Amino acid sequence: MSETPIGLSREEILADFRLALLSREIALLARKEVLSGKAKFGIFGDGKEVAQIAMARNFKAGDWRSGYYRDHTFMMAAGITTAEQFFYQVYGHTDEEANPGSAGRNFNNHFATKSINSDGSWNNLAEMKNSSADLSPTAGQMPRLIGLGYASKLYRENPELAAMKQFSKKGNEVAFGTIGDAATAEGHFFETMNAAAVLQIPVAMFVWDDGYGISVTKDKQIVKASISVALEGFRKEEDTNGILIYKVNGWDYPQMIEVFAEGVERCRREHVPVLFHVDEMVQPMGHSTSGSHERYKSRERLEWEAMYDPLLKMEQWILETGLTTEAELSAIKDEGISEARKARDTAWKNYTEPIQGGEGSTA
Ligand SMILES: Cc1ncc(C[n+]2csc(CCOP(=O)(O)OP(=O)(O)O)c2C)c(N)n1
Ligand SMILES: [Mg+2]
Repeated sequence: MSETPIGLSREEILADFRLALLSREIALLARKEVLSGKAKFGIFGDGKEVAQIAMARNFKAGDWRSGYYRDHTFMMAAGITTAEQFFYQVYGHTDEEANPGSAGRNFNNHFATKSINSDGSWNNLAEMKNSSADLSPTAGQMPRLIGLGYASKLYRENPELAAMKQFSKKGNEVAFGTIGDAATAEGHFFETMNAAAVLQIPVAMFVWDDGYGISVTKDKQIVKASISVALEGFRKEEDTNGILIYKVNGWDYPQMIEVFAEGVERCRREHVPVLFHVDEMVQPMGHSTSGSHERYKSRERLEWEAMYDPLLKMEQWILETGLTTEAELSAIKDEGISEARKARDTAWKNYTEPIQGGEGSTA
């Protein structure tokens, strides 16, 4: 029996908090790396940590992600990338082992897992957690979700595919998508959601709604300023096709744990697509290292973002539930800070040593 109100153990919840802190800390450090000239550009998932940890709790072996540049916490929670590898991306390290997503050929926070080994053989995709390669054009990740979700349907329904066990376990795999609020205004998003709704395929779509597409507010891009309201007509009813629609707040850990588990489970079992509109998200450092959100967000908005920071909200919730003490949380924070610094320092050393004439130098 679980010891907490949300079906997770105390240790699991504290591990989630620890990861959220580490993830934030590496993003804060990475911005400094860019602004001090050690890296060229940075775009991070700060403000999206808690939602992505709750999402990753439902991401199983065999599943696929097709997402965008805010997902580093998800990738860490899924065990696909590490804090050290996060920095190799920031530095643009061209070593394929150190930087397996793109070996420095994409900008940072672009991920991919390898489906094919160097000898040309297939990996066992049904036993690993998979990510298709991120694209820089916004919404470019969307159409691919149809192929990934449709594959599950074919593996479930076509007996001739049953023997290909390295790709699927009877079509039980879910294709997880992520996208920002502004990019949902694009045709790729609407066409994908429509096709998924018609085909009835297991696509779990997460919209990270932080209210902005760079400096443009969502009321200028999305009808009624809400993608879940806009898609009401897509909602599945009894005896119709369509999608399940859930709306949650990106700072509400217990709510997301419960809702994502329910929605993804139905998506996997029934092959019904699901939209999670994750609203009220924040960007503590703004859009990217190339701008300052203080220049276009009102003081009220910035104050609201500070109050609704998911790390702060999660900390408050943990203390309210009596799971731990302030002293223990403070120790977890200290650990996060030192682990982040260590990851940065190790990555910088390994990245620069060969260039500067150390071991394995090309100089
Ligand atoms: C097709 C295309 N148009 C424009 C851009 C430039 N661009 C990069 S991110 C972005 C805003 C995206 O906002 P949103 O979808 O809300 O995601 P967020 O960054 O807020 O998480 C824009 C316009 C791009 N990368 N691709
Ligand atoms: Mg946005």
